[in-house]
Amino acid sequence: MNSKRLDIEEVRSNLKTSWVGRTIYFFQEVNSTNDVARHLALQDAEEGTVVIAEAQTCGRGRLGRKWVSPPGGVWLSIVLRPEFKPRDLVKINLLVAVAASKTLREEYGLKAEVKWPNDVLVDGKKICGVLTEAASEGDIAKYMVVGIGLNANNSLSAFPPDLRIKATTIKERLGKDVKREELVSSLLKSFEFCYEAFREGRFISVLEDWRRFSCTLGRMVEVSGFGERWEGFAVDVDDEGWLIIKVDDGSLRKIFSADVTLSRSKDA
Ligand code: BT5
Repeated sequence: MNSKRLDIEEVRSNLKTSWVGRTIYFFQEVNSTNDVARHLALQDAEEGTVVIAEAQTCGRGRLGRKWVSPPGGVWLSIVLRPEFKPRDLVKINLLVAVAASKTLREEYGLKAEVKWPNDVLVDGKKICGVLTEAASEGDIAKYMVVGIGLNANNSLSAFPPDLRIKATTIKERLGKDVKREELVSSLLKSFEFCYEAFREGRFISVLEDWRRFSCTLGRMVEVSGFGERWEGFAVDVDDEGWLIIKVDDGSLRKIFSADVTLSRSKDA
């Protein structure tokens, strides 16, 4: 059964941010909130503009993967106009994952963990994913769109069978629906807080939280990307958010983009 519809007026009146979500566009259904946000960004939408949809017909993950987005979840995108370099995308992914984890921990008591680079897991199952896309001119970004998909009251039965065992929702964890108006408001507040830390040159403080919430560090991981697949021990993240991995011969490799699968735990 589907949960109560999102009351966007209540989201607006609950909001405790100073600039994120000053303008919110709400749709019952769109292809992808990232596409709508990109379109708005090209039309000079102000920084902090938020696009939320009750459902997405073509929700996207990274590398063209599909993001299942039935009604009841939180599918939103935020327009940003940072003075940043494209390499800062890694930092943004990490800070959004931290922001979502904080909301899940502080508001719902869930032990949310971050999996490098862009996943939030609860009990080893994916509850939230982040898709950050930017358009740049040379080394300067013109705008950035941060897409957040957070499984809230959506039912797992709407997911394909393989995903049902890999994903979870707040509702499944708590055994009840949550008030999504409060969830969205607290997620945007948490995002604003972490993003301002980044903007003011305090990304290190976000990294401290990332390390605290991490389920990646101290584990054997399998890395795939750029046509390669290899294993190593996840040692740490550097100040740029790159993952540092110790490989068999004892040398360290750093990665800024890849898929990371958690292998057996600890003590490699
Ligand atoms: C992500 O990609 O995790 C990024 C997801 C971003 C979604 C938001 S929703 C608002 C905005 N608009 C969009 O169109 N997208 C953003 P990636 O790391 O590539 O993970 C994709 C994989 O996650 C899929 O291949 C599935 O295995 C899994 N997946 C798909 N839908 C899921 C869901 N609802 N919950 C958990 N896992 C899911």
